[in-house]
Amino acid sequence: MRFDIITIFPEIFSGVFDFGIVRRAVEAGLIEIHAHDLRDFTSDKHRQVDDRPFGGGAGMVMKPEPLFRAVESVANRSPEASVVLLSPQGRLFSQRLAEEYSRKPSLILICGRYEGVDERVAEHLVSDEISIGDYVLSGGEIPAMVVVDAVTRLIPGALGCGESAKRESFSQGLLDYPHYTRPAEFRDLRAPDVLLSGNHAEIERWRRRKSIEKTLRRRPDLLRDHAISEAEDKDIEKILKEIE
Ligand code: 9D3
Repeated sequence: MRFDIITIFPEIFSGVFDFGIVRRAVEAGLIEIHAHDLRDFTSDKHRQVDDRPFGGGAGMVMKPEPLFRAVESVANRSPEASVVLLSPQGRLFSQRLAEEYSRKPSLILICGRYEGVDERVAEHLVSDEISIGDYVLSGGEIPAMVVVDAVTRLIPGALGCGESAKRESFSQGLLDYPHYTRPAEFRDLRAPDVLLSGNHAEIERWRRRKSIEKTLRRRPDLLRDHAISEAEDKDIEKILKEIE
């Protein structure tokens, strides 16, 4: 899979992909990441990528020509690529979308800056407009890193045995259960006895219950979309009574 990132700050990406799972995926030839300087696709002396908004108002808008030229140039290599604009106006990025992207041969990621891009880019150049959440960032570069990271770990072969994607898909839709490691007692704080018992059926039940409990408390919105068995349904009723 190939990622092409279009940005006015290509240097921001040097180093960030040099660690962990993403680095291994690059080294294994599973992915390629290329950051392109938007200014290389300008044709004026000042290499201008932004201009004042029609209709007036504060801030600057990213000009359409450099973005069209950059995408057209990059897409020459990857005609089947999806073109993704990172913008606060986008649909919310999700694990489901990451899975969809992981099945594509190529993604072109456009990082917005300033007040945003000329709407003709959003309407006619881009196949998908994506936000990573409801908070204000300074541009689309960090969101592009988020997309590359989330998508890369879903590419077959990107995760080692210790990081199995199976476990992740298993618990999908629920928050993770609490983890403990040695020592069993740390400054008077004990790890739960059940985890030291060696009773694997009981450990599974405990983890499932803790997952549901944590999800109920912190992210009840996730449970509404989660397929729940009859036994779990009973558990949930019980946990709900206990926590209120
Ligand atoms: C005053 C209106 N603001 C829009 C909500 C202006 C504005 C804020 C931040 C315009 C651009 C930006 C830069 N942010 C992004 O480009 C961005 C972003 C984000 O800020 N939050 C979450 N996801 C994303 S993806 C791209």
